[in-house]
Amino acid sequence: MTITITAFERSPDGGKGLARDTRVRWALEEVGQPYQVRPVSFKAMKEPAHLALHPFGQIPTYEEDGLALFETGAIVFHIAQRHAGLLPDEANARARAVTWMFAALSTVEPPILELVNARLLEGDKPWSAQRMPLVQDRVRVRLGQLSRHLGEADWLDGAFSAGDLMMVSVLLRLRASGLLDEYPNLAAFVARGEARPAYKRAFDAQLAANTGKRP
Ligand code: GTB
Repeated sequence: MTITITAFERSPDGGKGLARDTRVRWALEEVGQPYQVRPVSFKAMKEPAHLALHPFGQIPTYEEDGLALFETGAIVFHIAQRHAGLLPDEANARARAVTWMFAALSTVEPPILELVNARLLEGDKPWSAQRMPLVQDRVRVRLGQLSRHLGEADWLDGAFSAGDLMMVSVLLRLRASGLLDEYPNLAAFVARGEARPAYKRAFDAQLAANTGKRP
């Protein structure tokens, strides 16, 4: 059965890769699985039909053959387990790649989201300027640690894996802040991810869906 994912009918970023369906599209492109996209409006996301798929009323969701999933971590993990190309075969290397997926989502992404929210949702508050350096420094702590781990390597643990896919996806949200550029090896890591043909196909498809232009 065809895989169907949901995505924003109109993404707030105009389809420039920041919404989380990008990482699911990217994973599907890496493993060569075709998929279709059902666009969802902000209103429809909170209605019963979508809530039956996603209890928190968000995108993306994933449907395949009677299976419905939400949460990009679970979705990318499912894709990586089902199809070759995103997780190593050797058991320990596979466990380490999964560890990097969790690290991206539970250790690196939270301070980044805090920064994004501080800029987008709290930028007009009188205390915003005072708080911002604290929020930025929490991101810097994680970037410094990640940068030290990555060193001169191309990827986080050997060959490209779902762990790298998730970490690049998480770091992409930082580009507008300029913080990524303080860590040249991380900026290069993100650029390597974006240069992958599968990422480009995912990005182009999302952009096309939002602009009406063919990829
Ligand atoms: N933990 C969940 C997951 O990883 O799947 C989080 C899912 C999530 O945050 N979904 C967002 C959503 O549906 C879209 S991706 N929001 C609507 C709502 O909650 O009502 C977050 C996002 C949205 C827009 C941009 N942008 O335009 O820059 C970037 C990221």
